[in-house]
Amino acid sequence: MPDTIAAISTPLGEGGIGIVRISGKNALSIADKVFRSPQEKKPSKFESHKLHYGHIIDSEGRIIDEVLLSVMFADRSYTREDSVEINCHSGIVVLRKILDLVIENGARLAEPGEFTKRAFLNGRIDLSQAEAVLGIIEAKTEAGLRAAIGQLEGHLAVKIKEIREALLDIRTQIEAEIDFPEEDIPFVAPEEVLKKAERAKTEIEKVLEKAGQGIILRKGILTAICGKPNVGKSSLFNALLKKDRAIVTPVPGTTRDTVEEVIDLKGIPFYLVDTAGIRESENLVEKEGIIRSQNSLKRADIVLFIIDGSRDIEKEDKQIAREVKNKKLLLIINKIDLPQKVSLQKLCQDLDLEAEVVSISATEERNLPLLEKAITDSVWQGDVYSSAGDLLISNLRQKESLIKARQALINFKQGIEKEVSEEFLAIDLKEAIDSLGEISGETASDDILERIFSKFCIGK
Ligand SMILES: Nc1nc2c(ncn2[C@@H]2O[C@H](COP(=O)(O)OP(=O)(O)OP(=O)(O)O)[C@@H](O)[C@H]2O)c(=O)[nH]1
Ligand SMILES: [Mg+2]
Repeated sequence: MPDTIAAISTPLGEGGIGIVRISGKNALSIADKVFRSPQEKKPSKFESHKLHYGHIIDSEGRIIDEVLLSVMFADRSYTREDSVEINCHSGIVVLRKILDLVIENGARLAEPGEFTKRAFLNGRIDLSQAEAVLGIIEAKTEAGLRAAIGQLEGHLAVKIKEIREALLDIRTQIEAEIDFPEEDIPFVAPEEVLKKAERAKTEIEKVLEKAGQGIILRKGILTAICGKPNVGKSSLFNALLKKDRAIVTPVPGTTRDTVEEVIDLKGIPFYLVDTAGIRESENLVEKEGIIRSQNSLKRADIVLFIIDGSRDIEKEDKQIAREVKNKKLLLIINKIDLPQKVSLQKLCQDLDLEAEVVSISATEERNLPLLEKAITDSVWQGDVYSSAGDLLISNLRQKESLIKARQALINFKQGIEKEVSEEFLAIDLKEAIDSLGEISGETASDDILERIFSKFCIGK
């Protein structure tokens, strides 16, 4: 049986309530040692899932804090181990002191995500549900939250289980054929096996169809705002953010470091990056800023390329146009409140680019809704919130596992058509089953688990 872990589960800082959480075989006996109730009743004798008033007491009998304590017995706890939660006052010193006391009495400090990892290892949730917990914590929009809740509720888990079990069925039949070739076991007709495998493949494809959207909601869209100096990048950044986050001045070369903030457009999280204006510069600080701009451009999912409509197209605009040519792009003409020098018709031709063009004034907030719509339309058709409930996949790893499973089923089908031996068919089938198992966790390697749970915070 694994050891007992403990952690502070609330953010460290001053607040109304802080929680120290304990899970494992000694959770109750540790609570018995550190908690004193007015009735002298021990936590191990408490009713599960009820709050109890009392004090945390150190080894010399001194009161550390006045608390509410709950015990959750293994059969219904988050981790499926005996668990204790101490609701104390939230202050750094008091929380640390209670945690230290719990550790002195036999627990060890939990690793990131270890409570959720135990819930997974003890079979309460599958791996996709464990990942959904992080999705909920990190959700940046309501639609993102909705998709994560669906995954925690087990929408993906159930679907994967269904498909996997159908494939396991076929494998049992084929293995019987391999093990007892002489016996008169009625081997399912190849057509029937094919039909089952085809059905599984179709189910996988249905989930894959919306994989891109699921990943967008979870990961967001990295959106870089770029252009030569002084075109109004920071002004647009602030306008979209609806706050004065970045410095705006009439001096070209104002922004040096990249600034990133997340905004919610129609339910999609967009990570907006304001960048330094790109031009030739001898200034060391500005040069470093420009290198960062170019790195942001490379990483960006979408680029908002801004042109100052009140100035002629210059060589800097053309240079940037070459750099962003292969990116998903929106071309923005800013400062339309001023007399215009740029011709809307000739703009794409002058820059040798193909892109949708939106004209705005960042400072007068003209056409911003139009721009927001163009941004969201470029990544998503239809209503985001209502489709969020149907999205099953939330990350690239899940998508890749599904693609592997689909490919294995394609190979399986070709194998049957070519009448290869059952042994080879069984290998393809195993590949499909194992790939699905990487999503649910049955066949996920320790490496994968380590990578997933290390993203969690301590105490979750
Ligand atoms: N008239 C007008 N002025 C604008 C508009 N957008 C920005 N400006 C002005 O243009 C100047 C530069 O704006 P910034 O937002 O700092 O431009 P930037 O592209 O971030 O500039 P750098 O950080 O130097 O690359 C400021 O004086 C803004 O007030 C606009 O739509 N209309
Ligand atoms: Mg700027």
